Amino acid sequence: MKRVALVVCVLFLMAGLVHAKDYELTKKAGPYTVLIAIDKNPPVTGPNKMTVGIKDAGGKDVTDATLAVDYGMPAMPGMPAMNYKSDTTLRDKKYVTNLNFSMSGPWTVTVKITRAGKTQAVKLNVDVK
Ligand SMILES: [Cu+2]
Repeated sequence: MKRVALVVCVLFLMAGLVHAKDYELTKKAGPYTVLIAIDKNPPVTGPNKMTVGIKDAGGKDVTDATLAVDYGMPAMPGMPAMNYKSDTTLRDKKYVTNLNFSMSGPWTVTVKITRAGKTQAVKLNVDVK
């Protein structure tokens, strides 16, 4: 019995770790449900891989959109506002990009989704460590 309890305990622990691994967020943008994941939680100074999955109103993967990612930090004492752009690559029905945060602190990330001539934007606030 003790061994079973231990195994269950370890399984829960592993599930917890897997769950806590990625920074994940789901947002609505027009007719789309956008699932954003960053491979580091919290995101860190330096490169972070971001994955964006888009589903249409019917729950189907959207793979024919063009994504533009803007990210930046507002001006702060001794530092002008910083703004960066990043392109995405479609991989496995998801849009993948790299966010290179140059310093820790509050960043905003905007994902612009253009499809059939219309653009929807999703904005998130990220606290970079
Ligand atoms: Cu700054």
